[in-house]
Amino acid sequence: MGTKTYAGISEEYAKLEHAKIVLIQVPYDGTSTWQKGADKGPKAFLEASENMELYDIETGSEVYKQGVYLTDAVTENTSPESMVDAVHEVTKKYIKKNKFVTIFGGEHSISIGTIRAFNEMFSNLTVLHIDAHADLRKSYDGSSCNHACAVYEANQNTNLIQVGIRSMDIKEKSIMNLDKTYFAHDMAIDDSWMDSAIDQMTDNVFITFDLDAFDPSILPSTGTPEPGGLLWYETMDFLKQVFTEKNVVGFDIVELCPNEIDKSSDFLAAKLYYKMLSYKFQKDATVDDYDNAYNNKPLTNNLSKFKEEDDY
Ligand SMILES: [Mn+2]
Repeated sequence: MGTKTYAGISEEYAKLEHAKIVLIQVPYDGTSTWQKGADKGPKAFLEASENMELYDIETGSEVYKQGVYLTDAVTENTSPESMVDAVHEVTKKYIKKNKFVTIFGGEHSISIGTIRAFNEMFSNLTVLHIDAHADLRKSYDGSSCNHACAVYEANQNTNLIQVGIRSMDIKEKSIMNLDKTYFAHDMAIDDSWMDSAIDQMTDNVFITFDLDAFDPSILPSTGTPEPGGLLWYETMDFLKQVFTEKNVVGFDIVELCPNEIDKSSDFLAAKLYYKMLSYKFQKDATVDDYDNAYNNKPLTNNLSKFKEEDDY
């Protein structure tokens, strides 16, 4: 990636030693079953990010000034299992440096690695899974590291809450925790799902966001678009509440499958990422105290079970 920075921000905000935020790119598309192209997701997302305004009107902030370090892409792809191991390792490495770690995929199997890392590093983890698909299969196409299995392990080992679901196999229903699953057809007619889902969360929350959770009318560029999805403002409303009320410890965004002609999905993904950062750091920084915040404030993402001295 050379000297490229996230969103084209200047070097002073892009250096690892000053950045509170780390962005890991995983351009992986080894197991998708229908439309290929999620491997091109990070590049399209970064291009769109460069063309986005970096002042967030709603929060009145410029969150990039917290510092965003863009890692080299994780390119291990000899097998789904080795990719998951590589993602797990690099995610954990940056959590140990007390960074707010974010990951952009790639298809959803990368989340097996990200969730595993966060679950090892944070106690009583809730995984908030926002997706059109249940992704609860134990294995698929001969691998437990397939995109259709993205949250099987999270369902066993974490407090998994699923939101936006509108496509699954009947066999997944026996594994699914129906009390903590919010189906799209119910969400469409009753917005009490937001409070209910938040009430079920522990304090430490990791968000895995499959972009196909959105309605294809606003995000068509994804591997498996499903009608009847989330719209923009209800999604922002929900995320804002989660970030305000809980300690969101990190997140991933997956399944952007860019289209040559229509860039609107790339732009939505870029904006979603930036909104999530803006909500996360909203209370740390208003425009007025940026200069102080940048140099002196301690990291807020400091609740990991494991601490390591920074050694740059
Ligand atoms: Mn999905």
